[in-house]
Amino acid sequence: MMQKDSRIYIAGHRGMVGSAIHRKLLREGHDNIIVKASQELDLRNQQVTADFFKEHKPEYVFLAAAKVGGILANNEYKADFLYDNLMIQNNVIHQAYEYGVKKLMFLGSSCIYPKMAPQPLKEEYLLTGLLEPTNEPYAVAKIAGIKMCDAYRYQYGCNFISVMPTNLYGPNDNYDLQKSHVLPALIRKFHEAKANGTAEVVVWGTGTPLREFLHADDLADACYYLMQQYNDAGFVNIGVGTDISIAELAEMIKDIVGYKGKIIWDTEKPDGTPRKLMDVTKLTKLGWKATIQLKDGIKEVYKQKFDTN
Ligand code: GFB
Repeated sequence: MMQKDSRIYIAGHRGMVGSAIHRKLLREGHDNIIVKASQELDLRNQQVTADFFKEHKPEYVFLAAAKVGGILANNEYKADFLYDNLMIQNNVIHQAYEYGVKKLMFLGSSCIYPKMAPQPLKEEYLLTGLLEPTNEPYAVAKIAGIKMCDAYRYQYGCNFISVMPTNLYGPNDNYDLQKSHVLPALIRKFHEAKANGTAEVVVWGTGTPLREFLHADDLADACYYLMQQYNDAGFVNIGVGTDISIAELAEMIKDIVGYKGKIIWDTEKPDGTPRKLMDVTKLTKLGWKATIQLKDGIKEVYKQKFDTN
């Protein structure tokens, strides 16, 4: 069990997920948290990562460092998504083994599942079919991470676990319109259109894909919980158990922002996978459930980001 003074390393603490885990650990009273910005510690570099582990000898590791992005970024920077993620996770997982880390949690993504897998997605559907092409390199890296954790558990007895969150949103999200995920992109698009009096907002794809959205604070809560409760091979889905269409999401955000103009669908842009709803039976049985409602979560991040009332 993690003690309040255990040395806990959060890899990726500046990102949306890592910063949420950081806030959670601080709230829980942990006072020996190790963090390093990527400019100071390039986890893609094997030697630098090894030196860091040698110096700090963390006892617990949350591996939330990753190259992430929305559908276009994944599609465009395929080499970077594959290389950066494989390097980061290989280095951290291997050094965690070398320096006797008591427990490590690897964070992946719901895009690891086959594009046409039955819904909701059960953990056992992993590697039963072809992946969604727009994010195949990212998914391949994340699948490799799960297998790394399981292999080190099997061969060396390491307590390395994996969790697969659904689509996320929250504080410290990326709002770059080319690289971000749909939810922050739409908040920004509707906000700017309202501020500038623009008559139309362009939303990508057909609006029919279904997505499930989990607030980063809920995710951090689940990660903290599973870090104490889960000690097995395989992985645990983390989601809310319900999804909405991109068209419904656009209407919801339009409404929250108070934009009165029109939505135009740019069907030249990819839809991506038609649906990826997590089956959260395993997580529920372990005793955890999400609490933040999507509408409330969007209102909160909108307020934080654009300082509205
Ligand atoms: O969030 P998103 O980029 O990622 O896109 P994915 C979700 C859906 O929203 C797609 C549509 O159908 C997009 O076409 N969409 C509509 C938009 N308007 C926009 C917009 O302005 N920006 C964006 N980004 N999308 C990613 C994967 O897939 O999800 C990653 O590429 C990762 O690997 C991540 O798994 C969680 O859900 O399609």
